[in-house]
Amino acid sequence: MATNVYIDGTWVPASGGVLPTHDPATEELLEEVGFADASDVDAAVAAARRAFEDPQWRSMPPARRARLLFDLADLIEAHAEELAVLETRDQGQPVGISRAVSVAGAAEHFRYYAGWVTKIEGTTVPVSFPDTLHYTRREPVGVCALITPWNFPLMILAWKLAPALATGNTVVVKPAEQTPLTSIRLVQLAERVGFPPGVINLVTGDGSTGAALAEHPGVDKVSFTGSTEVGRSIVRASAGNLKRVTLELGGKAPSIIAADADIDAAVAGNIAGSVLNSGQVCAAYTRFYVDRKREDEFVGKLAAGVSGMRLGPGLDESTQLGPLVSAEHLRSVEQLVATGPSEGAELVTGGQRAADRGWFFQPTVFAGVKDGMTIATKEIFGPVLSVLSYDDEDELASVIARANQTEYGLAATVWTKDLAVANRVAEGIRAGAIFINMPSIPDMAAPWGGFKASGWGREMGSYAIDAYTEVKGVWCHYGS
Ligand code: TXE
Repeated sequence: MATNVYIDGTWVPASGGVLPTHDPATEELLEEVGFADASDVDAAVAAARRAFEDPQWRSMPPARRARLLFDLADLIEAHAEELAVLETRDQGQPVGISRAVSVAGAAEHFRYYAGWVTKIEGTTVPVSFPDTLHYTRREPVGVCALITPWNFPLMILAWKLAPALATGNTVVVKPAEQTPLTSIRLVQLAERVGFPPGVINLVTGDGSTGAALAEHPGVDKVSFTGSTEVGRSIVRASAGNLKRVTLELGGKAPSIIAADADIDAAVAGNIAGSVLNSGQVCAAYTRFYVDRKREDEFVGKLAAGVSGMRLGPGLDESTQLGPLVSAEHLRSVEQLVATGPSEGAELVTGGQRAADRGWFFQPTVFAGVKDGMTIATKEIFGPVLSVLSYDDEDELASVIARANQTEYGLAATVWTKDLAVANRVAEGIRAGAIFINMPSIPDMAAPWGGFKASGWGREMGSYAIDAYTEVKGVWCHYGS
């Protein structure tokens, strides 16, 4: 079954063969899934197009469409433990995170957007033409390709699938090759809920499958979460038919810790905001600008906090840090970490692969980091924390300028008791989400997305409704 792809309401063998997916805690083969090639992508897009034009979906009463999404949320919850274990086996994250963040978050996204379905309204517009009514309609964009990454596969798919379906689109889902299993399971659950055939299609595969979708003239929109480099290639590939594109890409979130900060709270919150899912989080805090007066205290407590964390397989309930997702990603983290000492940073703790078996990496803290160093500029996507410092609060503007010296702009945080400092930072940092005295936590009701090379557009909240709809203006002249 897993080697099949889901097209037009039927599970059919993938034409491109199979792809392996591994347990990152043991390196063992978990399963082989289908490898969809361009012919599968063609068939999936054609099915999505037919379903989009079919009145069964297009004219489905909103309350009925909402019901499908509510039912899917319920079914996710009914299968919560199974999904949580599957996510942990495929992705590596501690099972407590799978339960509380990935599965619970996925269900809540479907419920949240189910609520939206019956509330998507247009406006009446006071045009100057006499005897004319102008009103707007929000209509689905069409066939949407949802291309997802491997860090939170189930939850990020839910971020995209729930609003895409709520607004009446049809979709082709393309999960990351490293972690396809919960996406396959979610589509199986959606099938049981009763979406009409072709509304949801799933093609498992690698980047070539994603690229075929991004280039496909039958796709109207691509929603992508992943690397900035692939984001750029999606923009180029989608230029042919000028697809709508939503991109959520890399980050290098700064954390500013002022002299008056409650250091214990800052350490706890910054650890939570930086090593969740072993740092494989686009909004992870990675650059810590600490007032020099508190630097030693912060570094000492930060290093003690992370080095005391329990590394282990995600299925072990006591595990706090799981493995990285793949051998390739582990190598990438090792290479970037190696630049720290060679460029003059002080390694305070960690810095090594943590076990011979499984793709574990020790939580790592560097001190004495300078702005231009590789570890302070490149997205590492691992449990690697770089502490920089600044001299005085009077220099807040210069700290903000340093924090902004990055191609990214997804998230940032500030730790202070002074509301003026907090709000100056919130205003000055060019990023899509600023967290004051708290870890970076997305919420389905709040906008999520980045400035600069962190992406295009926003997901979640009403912003996703906008992102998955086109606005149509209707002009009706009723004069003689
Ligand atoms: O991501 P890719 P990778 C960052 C993070 C990580 C780095 C590399 O820094 O270390 O990216 O990860 C599909 N056209 N993030 O290389 O390749 C691919 O099959 C269309 C941040 O694994 O971007 C998968 O489904 N699609 C991020 C998805 O894109 C293509 C989360 C993401 O894979 C494609 C993940 C192509 N040409 C990584 N090539 C975040 N923002 O949270 C690949 N894909």
